[in-house]
Amino acid sequence: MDKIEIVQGDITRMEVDAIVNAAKNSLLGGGGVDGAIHRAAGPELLRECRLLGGCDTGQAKITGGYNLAASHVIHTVGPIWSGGSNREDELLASCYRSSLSLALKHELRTIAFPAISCGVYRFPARRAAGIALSEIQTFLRNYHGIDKVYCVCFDEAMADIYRSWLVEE
Ligand code: AR6
Repeated sequence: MDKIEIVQGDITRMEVDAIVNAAKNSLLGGGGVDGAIHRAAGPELLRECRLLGGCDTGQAKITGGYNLAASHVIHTVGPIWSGGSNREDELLASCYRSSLSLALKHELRTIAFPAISCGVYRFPARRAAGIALSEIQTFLRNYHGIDKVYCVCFDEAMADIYRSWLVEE
């Protein structure tokens, strides 16, 4: 599906309507992609995040993008991997769906996702990539209004994992 593009790089550089942040429940910043997004956006982002009252796992909330090229940040909270029988798959799928629904509601047409839960939260990469792509494809099939979804992989190894799923389609 040519509305989905896998790219390797730093999500904070993406020129899109919204980048998605793999945040924690407090939405008050952290390491990994969350830290990178807050650094690049500047302190105003944290100020707005403080007003949101946190976010449940699998849900998403939206803020401005401040100093980012992206005009918005969609903050979602992925599940912490703990073996696979604690609704991790379902919650990860929900992150993608909730983020895309929020983008649609705000009429945002281009959106970039990181590999949610694949860092500190230790979700197995191949399994997470399969869930990500299948949720994005299903959403784009069911709803119109989003033109492009980028899956931004920080390294080439992760990009290869995503590409291997698309080849298998
Ligand atoms: N651009 C794109 N991808 C990135 C970037 C970047 N600049 N930096 C890291 N990644 P993680 P999680 C990749 O740990 O597992 C935070 O502390 C990274 O290689 O950022 O959902 C939050 O506050 C990995 O593939 O997020 C939470 O506490 C992916 O992004 C917790 O980490 C996700 O890794 C969330 O953990």
